[in-house]
Amino acid sequence: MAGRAPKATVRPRAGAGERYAIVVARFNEAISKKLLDGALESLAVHGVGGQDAEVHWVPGSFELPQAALTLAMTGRYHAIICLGVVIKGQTPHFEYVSSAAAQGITRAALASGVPVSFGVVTTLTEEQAWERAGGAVGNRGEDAAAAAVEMARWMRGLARSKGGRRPNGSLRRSRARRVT
Ligand code: INI
Repeated sequence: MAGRAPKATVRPRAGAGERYAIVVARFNEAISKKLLDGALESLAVHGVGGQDAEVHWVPGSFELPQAALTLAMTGRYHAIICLGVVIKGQTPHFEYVSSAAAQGITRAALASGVPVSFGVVTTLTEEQAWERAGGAVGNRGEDAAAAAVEMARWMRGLARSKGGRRPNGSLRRSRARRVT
């Protein structure tokens, strides 16, 4: 379908030992809840049960980056999933909130080294937001959860095969020969 991202290629498998945090913006709460439903369903499909997915609510999408970075820096999670709904109004507020969320979420991932996925729906109308929260255009919460799982497993695989850093930033012992 035009405009849809291809489905992630991760194979469903047990998510034993994996922990995820989901941060959800309460603004436009009825729609955010649908994104959350989609994210939890997607985690379950990938073998991650509800007990391994911790949900944290914040006031709005502007607050997502700070919460995501704070959670990522605890070292308790293999990935963070950010969910929010930003709908364009009559003022430039939409641009500030949506770009702060997008840039902040990117920075949270890069600063922490923990995958942080972007499940923020940014639309011109409320109808478009519903379409992307389990309606005709899919569910961005589901997509964001699948992306988080894929990134978490890719990073875990890389760390296992090459040594490297744990999610909390501490170094793993590497089997690779030290380059002098
Ligand atoms: N937050 C959203 O998540 N979506 C919106 O559409 C929105 N609008 O339109 O204002 C919104 N604003 C609140 C913002 O995220 C902060 O919570 C607020 O500015 C306090 O910091």
